[in-house]
Amino acid sequence: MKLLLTGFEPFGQNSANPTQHLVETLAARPPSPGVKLIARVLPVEYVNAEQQLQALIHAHRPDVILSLGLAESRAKISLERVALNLDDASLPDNAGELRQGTPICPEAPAAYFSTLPLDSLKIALENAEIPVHISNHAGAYLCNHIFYVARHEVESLGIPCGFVHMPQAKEFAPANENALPLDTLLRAVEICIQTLSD
Ligand code: PCA
Repeated sequence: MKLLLTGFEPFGQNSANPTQHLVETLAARPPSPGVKLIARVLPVEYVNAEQQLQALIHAHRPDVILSLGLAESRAKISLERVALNLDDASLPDNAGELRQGTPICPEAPAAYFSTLPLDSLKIALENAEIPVHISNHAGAYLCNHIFYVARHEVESLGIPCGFVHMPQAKEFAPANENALPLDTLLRAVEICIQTLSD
């Protein structure tokens, strides 16, 4: 199984992004012999991230796409169900671009559903006693943007594709009450990859 795994660089008030760390760790220590990982940390920039992601999909034709991002106010792993065709954030991206009320792809559907097996992922994480829920809103910033762009790109290719928001890591933000240990976040991603490869 060829799996495209993406994370993000730090942004806004977050001086570290655990998803960058997770992607780099897994790239250096592939999760299981049956999985070929294509790992990439994306910039928190609408144009640049979108172009990199499209290029990766077309260069590698992965069997599955799992994108990760940080949601620092959440206390659980959020398996995102819906990607909205909308950029709408109060925070500019890391290139200084502010998007508010902007459709991502004007001619495309208003939303796409995740095509990852969310129920199976949820059960697998629950079995490992990792806090998890299915979320119906990935926001309208870079994470939703990348989720939507990837889903749109693979709609005709039939590649399963989805997005998971992670809480902050305790090690990076000790004062954040919602944060989880990096080890737990890493185990969560490993379990997701294992479940997707089964
Ligand atoms: N989280 C942000 C963008 C990058 C990231 O890791 C988001 O939730 O949109």
